[in-house]
Amino acid sequence: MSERTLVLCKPDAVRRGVIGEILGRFERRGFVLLAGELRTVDGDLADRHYAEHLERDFYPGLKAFITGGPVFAFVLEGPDGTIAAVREMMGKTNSIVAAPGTIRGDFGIDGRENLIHGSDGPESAAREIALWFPSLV
Ligand code: 3AN
Repeated sequence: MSERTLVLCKPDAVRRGVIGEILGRFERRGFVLLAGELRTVDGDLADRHYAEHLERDFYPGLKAFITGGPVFAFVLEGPDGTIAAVREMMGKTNSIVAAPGTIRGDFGIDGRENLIHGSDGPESAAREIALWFPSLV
């Protein structure tokens, strides 16, 4: 059995020039890169991607951030457990409390500008891959 997940290097990661280091961690671990693209997110894509956060008080700031510069979106594939393994490699949402050794724990200190997004389960992975890379579905 295999699993796929959607990952975004957010605008802070692109701006800081660490896409290669982030993608390299996943490649070294052994995940297979199925698709990848540098993309500027418009308001509509932001709202659809973050559908479950639309009503949250932090969403306006998150939307401004995610639409504020290009993101690098990619799809990884690996065995069952890939979605959770990628989340573990990302670290906790707030980079300042993310463990050293995780991407957020090694590259950042911010709660919003936290470098990376990864699908949080099989349903969101399927929804997000269809949204970002419909040709893979
Ligand atoms: P994760 O990215 O770890 O799955 P989510 O899905 O809960 O976390 O949050 C989505 C994004 O919203 C985060 N990556 C972060 O940029 C932003 N965010 C989440 N919680 C907060 C918060 N309390 N304050 C500011 N931004 C937040």
